[in-house]
Amino acid sequence: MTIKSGLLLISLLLPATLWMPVAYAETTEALPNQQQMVTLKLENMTCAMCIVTIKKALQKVEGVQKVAVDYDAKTAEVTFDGKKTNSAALIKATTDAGYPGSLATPITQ
Ligand SMILES: [Cu+2]
Repeated sequence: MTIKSGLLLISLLLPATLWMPVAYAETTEALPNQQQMVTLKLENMTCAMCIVTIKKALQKVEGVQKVAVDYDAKTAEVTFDGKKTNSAALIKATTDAGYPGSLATPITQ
């Protein structure tokens, strides 16, 4: 390695090492291990109350951290702890509440 490329490497790495711990801390807090997100396509959504019912049904499932229901798209975006629950349990919860669901997107981690 030449001196010039060595200096270039240091100047590239230095800002990164200074900022990395901060960035990592934030990421870890917002996204704990095993956090997964799925989008469920839901049937029978007809009014604003349906959104509330679906939200409540999903929030009752242990491990569910965040639920965002999109009325226009007829979907629910669910963030959950993959150690505690899974997409099948989420679909069962909405189906039991009267809204048969299916997986709209593959599971992301
Ligand atoms: Cu309704």
